[in-house]
Amino acid sequence: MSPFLCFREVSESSVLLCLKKRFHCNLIYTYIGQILISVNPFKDLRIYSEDVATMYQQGTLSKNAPHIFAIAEMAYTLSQSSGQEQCVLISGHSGSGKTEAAKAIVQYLTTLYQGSDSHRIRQPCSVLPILESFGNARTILNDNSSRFGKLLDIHLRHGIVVGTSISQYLLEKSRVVFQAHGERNYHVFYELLAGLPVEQKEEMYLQEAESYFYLNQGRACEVLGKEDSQDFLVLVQALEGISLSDDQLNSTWAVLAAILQLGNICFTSYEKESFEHAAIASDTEIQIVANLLRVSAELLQSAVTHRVTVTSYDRIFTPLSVEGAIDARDSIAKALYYLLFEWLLLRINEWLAPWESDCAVGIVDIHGFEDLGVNSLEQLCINFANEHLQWFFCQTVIAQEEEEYSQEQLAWIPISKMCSELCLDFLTAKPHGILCILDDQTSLIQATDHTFLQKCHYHHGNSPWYTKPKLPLPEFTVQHYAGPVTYQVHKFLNKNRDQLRPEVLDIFSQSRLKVVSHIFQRAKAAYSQRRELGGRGRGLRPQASTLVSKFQQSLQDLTAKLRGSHAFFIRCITPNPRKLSNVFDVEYVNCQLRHSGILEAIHILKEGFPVHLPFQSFLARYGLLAGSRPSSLQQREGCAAVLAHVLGNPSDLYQIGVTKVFLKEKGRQLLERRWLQRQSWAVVTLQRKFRRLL
Ligand code: AOV
Ligand code: MG
Repeated sequence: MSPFLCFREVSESSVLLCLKKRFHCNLIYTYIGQILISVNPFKDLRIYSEDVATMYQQGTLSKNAPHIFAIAEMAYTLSQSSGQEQCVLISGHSGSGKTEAAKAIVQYLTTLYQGSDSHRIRQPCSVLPILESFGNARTILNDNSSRFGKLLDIHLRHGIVVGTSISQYLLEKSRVVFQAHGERNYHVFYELLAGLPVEQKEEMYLQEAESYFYLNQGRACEVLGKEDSQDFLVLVQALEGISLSDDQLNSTWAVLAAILQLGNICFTSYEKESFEHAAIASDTEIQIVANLLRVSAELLQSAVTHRVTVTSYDRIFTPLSVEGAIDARDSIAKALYYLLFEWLLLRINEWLAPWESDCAVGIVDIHGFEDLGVNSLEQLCINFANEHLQWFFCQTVIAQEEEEYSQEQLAWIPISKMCSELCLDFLTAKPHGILCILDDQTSLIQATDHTFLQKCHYHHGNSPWYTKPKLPLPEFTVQHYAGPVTYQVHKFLNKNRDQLRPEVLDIFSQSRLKVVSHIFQRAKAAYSQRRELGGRGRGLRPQASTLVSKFQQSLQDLTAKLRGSHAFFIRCITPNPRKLSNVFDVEYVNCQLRHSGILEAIHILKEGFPVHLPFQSFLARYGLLAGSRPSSLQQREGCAAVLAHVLGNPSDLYQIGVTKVFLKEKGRQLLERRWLQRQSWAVVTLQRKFRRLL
């Protein structure tokens, strides 16, 4: 039950057995090579105190028991000794403990490496409640699921934490307007309703969570063990902590209250010239939204029931169908929430900004691989991101290996292309990767979800990564590295368009609430900039800046950053699907281990020479196998003599580098067997000598 497993020792069953035994002894951390495996205990093990942290200070991986703090310490130490940026990449399925792991690293670094004037240093831990309230929600997999990916960069100067910067990836906007059964909207809405004083609630026309369509679709407004009203107090404190004024705080609540009102707007339909048109059933909610956000109620009403087309002479108002009106309403709600989230993040970053820094430790915590009851474009993006990071993981582990081979000047044949790379190609290759088809279709006015699906079937019907549905259903299945996932194409194009109509931007840019006009003016400026950059002359459409293309861009930026850093990997694992504290479901864990890519990496590394021994260590153990102990001055020749004697020359079981011997597993076993034989022979000789002496 060793806490340290070497790549060369492990197989699927040995890893499983080891993790299981350790888990039942409350030992949740294990290393495979330098990768830390963490099994979610679902109970408080009291292993994150300051005393424990101090134990890990200035330690190496092998000095103490495996722990996330040991990885944090290594990252810190390397950043100081090499000056190179360090990155800790945390991955695993939803609910496996990534966010908790990220928090532990932040806590470790900020506790142990804060300056003496710590009051001046703005602690990243203090803003985490804001990110959790606005970015986390209850899902069927995790009561506190992060619905956005994040990169936390902890900046250091002269070894002291001097600031933090936070980037976010792909906040799940659709949750603001839709939640599946058993799920909730973002925590902040429920916290606001549970925690805001009664008078203030009345001023904002707020009622109970159950009365809002945007909060109650999952029929689960409460989370067992979570005190929303208490969390509201923590949130307010954190927001005041980053210096939000009372005015800004009230505007934040007003935006949230307005979103809830928007969700309760209902539409009726009437027929005109044999077309169905939408009308607002009651204008109470529109009036409240307009009051809360200080915008024109008439313009708002028109924005949710009509589409405006601007020609060179005039503005043409085309009535929307009920479905179109619901989409228009929802897109306003999503934009309000997303822009508010972006603004808060901007404020957090301003507040945490380092004044100077000489290096940084990055922590990457993105959404885990997901396969839900209904998977949509969000899941495709999330799984695509996981595919991307998986590819980076395999590349890095293998690249580190290949780098060593090249430094040692071995004759090395590059490892075969990895499957996750091929699946990435299938998703992103031009012009017919799934995501490219989606972007193409999104830019065509006449395209629909159905035409998108037909194109996918046409180009990928025979691809090993793609499966058409057996019945004519609006879905397709992708064979991801972590298993097949079926996606429903409903609203794919609409979600990918991800653009607010200019007239909506105009309405809110003119709001008399400062925060609202500010966030929409920024969005408007970004929109105009895109138009300018993308428009290729008069009369042409601006280049589409779709959800998928923006997300791809941010993933590429992240990968570029990771490439420039030294990476540590943490693989989080859920021990059972029911979130129980003492149950280790072997099949369930095995599946995740396979998905984590570790077993695949081991397999690939085994194709190469997984055992690396410096000449000196090699000779210390096997030196005598050549017959006589070779002179220490010619270590390389000594090693060559031993290897030729035991394994033959030439042999494909080994290669000799500049400072190390590289062995295949079989070569190591043969050497080891010979060594054991020699040991027993030496013992027999010694016994004989001993007897003679007696
Ligand atoms: P995730 O980040 O991996 O899911 P979390 O970090 O939110 O998962 O963990 C889920 C829950 O598991 C937490 O709320 C804790 O109750 C418990 N937990 C996780 N790690 C530990 C630990 N080290 N010790 C004790 N309990 C733990 V997602 O964000 O859904 O992919 O998108
Ligand atoms: Mg999380």
